[in-house]
Amino acid sequence: MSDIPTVLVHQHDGFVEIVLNRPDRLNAFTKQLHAELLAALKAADGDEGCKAVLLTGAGRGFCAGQDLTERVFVDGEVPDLSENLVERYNPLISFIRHARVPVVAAVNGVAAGAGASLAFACDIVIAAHTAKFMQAFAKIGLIPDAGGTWTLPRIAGDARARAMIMLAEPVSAELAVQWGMIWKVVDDALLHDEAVATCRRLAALPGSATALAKRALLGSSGNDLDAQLTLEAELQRQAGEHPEYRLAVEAFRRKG
Ligand code: LHQ
Repeated sequence: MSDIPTVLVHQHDGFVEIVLNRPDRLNAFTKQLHAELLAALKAADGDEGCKAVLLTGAGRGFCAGQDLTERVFVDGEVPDLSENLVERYNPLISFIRHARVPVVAAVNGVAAGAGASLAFACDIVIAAHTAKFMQAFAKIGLIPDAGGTWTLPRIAGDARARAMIMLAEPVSAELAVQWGMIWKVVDDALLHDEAVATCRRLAALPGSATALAKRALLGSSGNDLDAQLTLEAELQRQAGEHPEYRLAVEAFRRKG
């Protein structure tokens, strides 16, 4: 356990910025980073004044996945990798997808292994021109985890996901945007400003609708059309009951 925080939290007006802070290890995940990241996300989601989370990495990387130096191999011992996933990665990815707040990933450099899966789990992904995404697992004899086999085929398409996974091929930010895997690519120097502007836009919108839209989108990945139509009707009922809907419509009418 390091005394240096592995996650930095900056409060802004209407949103929270969370910075993965192990720059010497390209912000690779340790148990401590997992604990601090999930705690920061839960605090942001539980804070009514927080309308978005900006997630980024300190230094030249976004996140290099699991810290490969954390595991010590003992002769004769067969590791159970599922433990780490069940206890840490799975709750983290599930939390992001189920959270009320939208999470904007500002991918400032390489996103590898579970670090790429982390980016793919976020709601809006903006990458620096020099960033890249890599399902590095094949190189170390593993399969993608942290939701990578669920998110990647959905955002990249099956053919591209298969090649990325089986070849551990890095995909540039430019290509990722061309493929529709991410929202935007910007010059490295503009990344932070662009992510802040995106969080401010989210903060200015009715947050109740954003939260319900997240739920609808999550449902769409498992539902057939009729089930999704039913879900939309239910969530729209909830949206209509919220005072933010009435206030927004009345403001629109006053303008017109
Ligand atoms: C690192 C790491 C790292 C520690 C760079 N750990 N130090 C979950 C749970 C259960 C089971 C297992 O799986 C998982 C999920 C996973 O995420 S497994 C996949 C883990 N990640 C990887 O395999 C990626 C490993 N890293 C790399 O391939 C390269 O470092 C990339 C392509 C990310 C970046 O390459 P470069 O830009 O050339 O940087 P570098 O390799 O020189 O790294 C800089 C430093 O960061 C270096 O340390 P040093 O002391 O030499 O400066 C690296 O050792 C360290 N680092 N990734 N995952």
